[in-house]
Amino acid sequence: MLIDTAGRSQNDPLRMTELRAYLEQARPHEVHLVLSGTSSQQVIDQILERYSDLGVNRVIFTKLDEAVGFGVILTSLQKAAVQLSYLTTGQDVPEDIEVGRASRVAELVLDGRL
Ligand SMILES: Nc1nc2c(ncn2[C@@H]2O[C@H](COP(=O)(O)OP(=O)(O)OP(=O)(O)O)[C@@H](O)[C@H]2O)c(=O)[nH]1
Ligand SMILES: [Mg+2]
Repeated sequence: MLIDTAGRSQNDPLRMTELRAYLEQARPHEVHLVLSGTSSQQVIDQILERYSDLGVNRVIFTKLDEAVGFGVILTSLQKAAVQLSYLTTGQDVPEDIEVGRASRVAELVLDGRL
């Protein structure tokens, strides 16, 4: 079963507390945090830090088609103890979602394009 929660700002402590309480009750097997591949490393670091006690164990990077580079994916995975689950590369469903493979991340970082 997939539960899609509403997006929550890492700067909104009340909503983060609500989400934490919700996840404690739902006790999901996996918690996938959706991050935009267009965000700066600084923003992503802050999101990962503030979401770290919510049991996040997977990340999805979206909007790679709008990103300028892909280094944030690699850096974020190195810094946080999370696994990459999916990548998205556009607005077409389901064509633009793919499993987040290490080889694909390596290609993206080295080539600098999709
Ligand atoms: N270009 C592009 N647009 C994307 C991608 N992924 C999502 N979007 C667009 O981003 C917008 C927001 O997507 P949603 O799926 O509503 O995002 P969400 O995280 O569920 O948002 P909330 O539930 O409001 O927190 C939509 O217009 C999507 O089409 C992507 O990989 N590339
Ligand atoms: Mg949504």
